[in-house]
Amino acid sequence: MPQFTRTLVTTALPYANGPVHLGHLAGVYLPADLYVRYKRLKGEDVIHIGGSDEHGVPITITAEKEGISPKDVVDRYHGMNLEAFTKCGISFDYYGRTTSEVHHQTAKDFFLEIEGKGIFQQKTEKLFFDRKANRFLSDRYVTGTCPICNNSEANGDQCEQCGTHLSPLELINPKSKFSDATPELRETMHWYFPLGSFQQQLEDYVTLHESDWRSNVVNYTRTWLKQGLNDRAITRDLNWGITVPLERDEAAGKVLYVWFDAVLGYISFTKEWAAEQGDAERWKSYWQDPQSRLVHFIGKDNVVFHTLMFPAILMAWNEGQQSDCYNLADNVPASEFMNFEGRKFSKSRNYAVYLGEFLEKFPADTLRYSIAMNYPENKDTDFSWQDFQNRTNGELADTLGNFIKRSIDFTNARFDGVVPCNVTADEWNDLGIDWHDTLEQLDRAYEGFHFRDATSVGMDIARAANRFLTVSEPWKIIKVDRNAAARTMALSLNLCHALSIALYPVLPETCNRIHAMLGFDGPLEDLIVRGASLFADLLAPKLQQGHKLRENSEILFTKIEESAIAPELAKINTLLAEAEKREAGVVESRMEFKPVISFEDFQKIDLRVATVIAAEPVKKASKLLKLQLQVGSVTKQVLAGIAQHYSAEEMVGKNVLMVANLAERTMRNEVSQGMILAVDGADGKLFILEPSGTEINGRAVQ
Ligand code: B3M
Ligand code: ZN
Repeated sequence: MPQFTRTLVTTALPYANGPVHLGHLAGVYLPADLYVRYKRLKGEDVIHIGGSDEHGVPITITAEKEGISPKDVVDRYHGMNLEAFTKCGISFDYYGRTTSEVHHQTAKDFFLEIEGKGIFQQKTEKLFFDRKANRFLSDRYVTGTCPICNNSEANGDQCEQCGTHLSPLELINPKSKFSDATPELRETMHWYFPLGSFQQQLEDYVTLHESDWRSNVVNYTRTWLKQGLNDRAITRDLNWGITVPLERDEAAGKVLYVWFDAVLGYISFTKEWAAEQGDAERWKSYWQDPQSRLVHFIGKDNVVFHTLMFPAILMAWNEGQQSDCYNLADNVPASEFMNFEGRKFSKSRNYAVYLGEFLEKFPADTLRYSIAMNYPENKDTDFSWQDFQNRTNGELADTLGNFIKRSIDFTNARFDGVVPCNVTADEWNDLGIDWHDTLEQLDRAYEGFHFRDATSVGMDIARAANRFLTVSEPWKIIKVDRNAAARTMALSLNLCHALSIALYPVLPETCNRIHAMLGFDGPLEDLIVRGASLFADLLAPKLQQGHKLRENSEILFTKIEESAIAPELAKINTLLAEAEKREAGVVESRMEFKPVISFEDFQKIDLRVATVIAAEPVKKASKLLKLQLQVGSVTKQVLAGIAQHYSAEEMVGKNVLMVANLAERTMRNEVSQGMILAVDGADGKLFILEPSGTEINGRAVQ
């Protein structure tokens, strides 16, 4: 394991087409902030780089929906998200924008370097083109009927109803989202990144890190590697984005694919940060010095972009380079999802609680704490109002807040607001807290990205401290033994100080308030010294006899009343009811009959009984089974969307009803020569229709 002297932390760049919600905070930004704050207190050299992803189709779609320009969209949401993050205490060293000049230049430099090495391929393909709107339609601009579940509103990249990933060419009756025109296929040329050429290098890279990456990260990545990596188009026909930096006709109207440019944003923003620091070259030490460690915080849906695509782009740059090579990520702590009141956050379904709105009602630290305790490290977790209220009232207010206030108030009232005596090392170690062990636990938790554990260690100190003060009863003891009460208070105040350090990454604002109440001038961050860990302060009592506290204390956490939660619960219920109504509407719409067809039309359908003689799953299509159907002496191959209801093994030998004269279609590079009939049952289960008889296709039916 190499020894690193500095760490560069990046967080996924949220699309600037909407406000960030609590799911984003839980998966990416809060964990990254806990990590960098921990490292800063440890005296390490660490920077946190983030920013807005301002290109790509998600932005242009929002602009078109709202009838404003893409620039207006990104200006609005970049500002809004940065403000919400700041209010939440997410301490970016730099929060950039991919529309910046530096970023455009960086992305162009990368394109040109890789193009210059002859690594890209140029390929001509047929894509949908809307003649009325005079533009090519990227995946999300085409809708049509899903070939798997018949949903008439499937998108070109995915059907929301059955979840299948699609390509626009697979849609039945494709339509443009711009006009009702049926799009036509037109040839267009694009630059492709040959990810497959980097397969071996990428496998070696993943193998090197396998033992310290999270299993979800390794699994997603390995699944892709196993399937074999394909060429990826890295340009698009779009009028919003970074233009392809070539003065050739074929480059006209083309922009870099948003994912190609977005990951490079991490580099551009580090450059902008360095310039802001007055040392324009400083970014290089974070990216190109092998002693620097690169860590990407992301959500699970962005894994392969960070474990395969971005590393491959950097490998392409590094190829043949003697110096100034880029480091690849040392770790990619991808989170699972945090749900809200038992449901997945969904921007498109309007089921979300937005960070900015939340912070208008409740303090950032209470949210940070609850989310840290619900951090979706290995599995999806749930955030509920009830849990938020319980943790705020029980753990933050009753345990932590109460202990701090009692310690400070009693010292102010009975010991003139000064630490009444020195605490010996023995007394400090007899508190029932093993400080060495606590420090080790904290370090293991933070360095291993176990943020729930890290937060619990801090709260356990608060519990022990609260118990100590309650059991010691200085308010009673003082009447008979002032010295004993003084020792209790000196210990308690030192515990207050220890808590202000141990819980700082999670509760930065609160810990600063404790720091101020303990009589320190200036923010806690002023104590940070490169190379010295503030956590070492926990090993011995820090506050000496005579140390003066601030005169007035404050209440750190206000309890959340039922009346504050009730309207939020009511709102959730409304959102849920709306979502249910919409889902019911989908079912309802399925009950609407299609237009009448003539008997002649019906007669055109050639329905046959067929026997499944072989069946197997289809790569990259979790819903599809590839069936070989015997109809008389003919064998036909059919791709059926039944894999989630029937296994390949149980299909073999079954008799099914099939439409035998359906036009051939190709899905996932496989031909489908018909369709088998199935019906929806209860609970979303699908049933294939199995005809019975004594002998079908030459086989006896049991
Ligand atoms: N904007 C996708 C997302 O927000 C994308 C992340 C870019 S990270 C370089 O989920
Ligand atoms: Zn579908």
